[in-house]
Amino acid sequence: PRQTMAEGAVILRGFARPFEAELIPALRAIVKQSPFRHLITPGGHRMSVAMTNCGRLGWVSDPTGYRYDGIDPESGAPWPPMPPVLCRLASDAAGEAGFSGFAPEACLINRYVPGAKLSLHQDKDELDFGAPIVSVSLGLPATFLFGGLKRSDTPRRYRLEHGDVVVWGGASRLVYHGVAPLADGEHGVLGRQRINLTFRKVR
Ligand code: MD3
Ligand code: FE
Repeated sequence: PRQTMAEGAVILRGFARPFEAELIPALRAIVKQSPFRHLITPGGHRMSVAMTNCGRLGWVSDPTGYRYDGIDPESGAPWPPMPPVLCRLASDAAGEAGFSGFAPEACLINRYVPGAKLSLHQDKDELDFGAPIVSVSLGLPATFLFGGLKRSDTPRRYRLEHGDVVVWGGASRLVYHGVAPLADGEHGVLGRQRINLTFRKVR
């Protein structure tokens, strides 16, 4: 079941399901080493989404700006390495969408609890816009907002559920996007939360 959102943006419904049994314990181990935290934006706002990372580079925000960094600023140590199952999932999904040989350097892990949201934004802290971004949704369903190249373009809404994977490349790489406030609910495996993994090549 493959659905095209826009040129270069493909939803692979349920693609992560076969990886789930290995994926969830791997995530628990990452979060033990580098726990979820609420970052502060350069504008001084505390994000409602909690974040952590694994892989050689992690995305961080603080009052000085956004950047990718090899060190977790909370622990002072490198981010946990990317478990092979995560790397395989991301590269298999990218291949399915036509991007073979995707080797992610960074995996940002976002946690949404009911009410948490991600305002409309563009992802442009990466230097390599030729590489796709792979995102994996787990836990409670979310409404993903998919806009255009201008912030003022009215976004379309897509429901993303547990196990859905989206591959973003080419023309859709710089579109404005976000996540509507998470509706309350209970997920059989993950409870009252949504976890989103975003795999990227940074440099
Ligand atoms: C479209 N995360 O971490 S994943 C982000 O569900 C982010 O947590 C959302 O936006 C989440 O930056 C959405 C889907 C996604 C990720 C990156 C994109 C969509 C994208 C980059 C360009 C266009
Ligand atoms: Fe984003």
